[in-house]
Amino acid sequence: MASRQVDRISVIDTHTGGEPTRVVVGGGPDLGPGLMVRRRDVFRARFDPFRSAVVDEPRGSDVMVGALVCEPEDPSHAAGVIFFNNVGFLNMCGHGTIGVAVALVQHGRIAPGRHTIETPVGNVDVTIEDDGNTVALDNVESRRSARGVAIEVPGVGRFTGDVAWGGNWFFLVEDHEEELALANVERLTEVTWGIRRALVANGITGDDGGEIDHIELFGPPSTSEADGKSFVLCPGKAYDRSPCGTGTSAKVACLVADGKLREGQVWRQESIVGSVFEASARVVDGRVYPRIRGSAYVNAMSTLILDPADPFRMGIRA
Ligand code: PYC
Repeated sequence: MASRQVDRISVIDTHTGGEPTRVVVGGGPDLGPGLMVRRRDVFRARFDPFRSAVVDEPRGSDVMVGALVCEPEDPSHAAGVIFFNNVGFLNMCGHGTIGVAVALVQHGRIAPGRHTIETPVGNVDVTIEDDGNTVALDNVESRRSARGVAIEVPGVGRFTGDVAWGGNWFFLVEDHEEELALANVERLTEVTWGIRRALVANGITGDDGGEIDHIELFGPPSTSEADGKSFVLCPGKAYDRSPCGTGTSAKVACLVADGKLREGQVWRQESIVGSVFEASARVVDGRVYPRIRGSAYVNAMSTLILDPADPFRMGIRA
């Protein structure tokens, strides 16, 4: 067989509380210098097929979150990162940042300890424990922008929820009658997708006009190890297997705003698959900075092959 030139992408696959992150450590596009938000614009405009090649089928799946590791703008920082998924780009990703930190340790690029990572919505800090798997993420400022917003979902019902920012925009619903169980994910997906569409139809957005593309249902925990359980619908209609780092940050902002969580007090958020993040808040001049602690594990270190003869080398794109 004649050999032909193929492109190769080096990745480290991790999961954080069951939610996968494919961390691209080599073979990624050159996005040039600058802030991650600007480099994300370049990625979106010029390299969207690369996004699809990494996370979409046949190499990936709707659940997969990709993380492109970049040279940081500030050389004293550990890395820059741009997160993406089956439908586009994320602002920030909490489970993904924990996955990136663990991948960079396993790749020998950083040691356990405290590091700064640049993201499109600002710098975050990670403190990686000596086990190389447990990471505390000090997230960007999180806030509730609207409380008790009522929404009618045609054919499903009426819900009341809060709009909050935790690095992405969330609609957080406690007022529902769904049972948060893995056996119900189809129904939970239908309800949360209906809520998302109703938010769009009613022009309800984040306070900067940002689309609310993550929906969370909350309920009682199924274990004494947690304070609450959640189902989180992601932008591309997959549900988060982890408790969602940015979603838990949005929850923390709401709990602090309601006087239900004091600075430094721990809130343990259980995911729909039973994984748990420990969350707490630092409050500076009235601003809430969540800390999310969880564990990630490496599943694979591999090379993606993009063969020019393969009709689906750039993924199956919607
Ligand atoms: O952990 O922040 C998160 C996240 C966002 C989307 C999927 N996971």
